[in-house]
Amino acid sequence: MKLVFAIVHDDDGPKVMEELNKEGFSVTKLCSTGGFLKAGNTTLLVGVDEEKLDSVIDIIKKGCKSRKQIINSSVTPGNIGGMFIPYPVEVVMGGATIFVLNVDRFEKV
Ligand code: 2BA
Repeated sequence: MKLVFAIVHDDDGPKVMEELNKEGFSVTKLCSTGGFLKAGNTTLLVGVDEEKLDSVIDIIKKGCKSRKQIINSSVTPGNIGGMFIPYPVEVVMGGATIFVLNVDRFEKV
């Protein structure tokens, strides 16, 4: 068995969960926060048999689009005396960041 951790945009989460459920996969949603943007995102946990792993990843891929986001950098340039001058930086987020872990044991009691 595998455990899929998928970090997705908040706007994509509900649709991806719906599609996973429709195909018979159980999913748990965690509210998470990206360390870089400090903005909310959604982490989905899906426990799945290895032979169905690709189906889960396909559903996540189809349901998540990448987005460009402009943020104000919070990095303080060292060469201006430590003053904070925000400047816009463009980052490309997602579609999804996916981790797949091996599950040693799975039980429902
Ligand atoms: P955040 O950490 O808020 O990152 C949002 C986006 O900012 C990232 O999109 C990436 O384009 C950019 N970014 C992140 N760290 C950066 C850095 N040190 N310098 C420059 N740009 C940076 P994604 O890569 O699509 O990641 C979306 C979210 O997925 C992340 O939100 C984070 O919550 C999670 N994530 C991504 N990679 C991860 C990893 N290796 N481990 C744990 N979580 C990860």
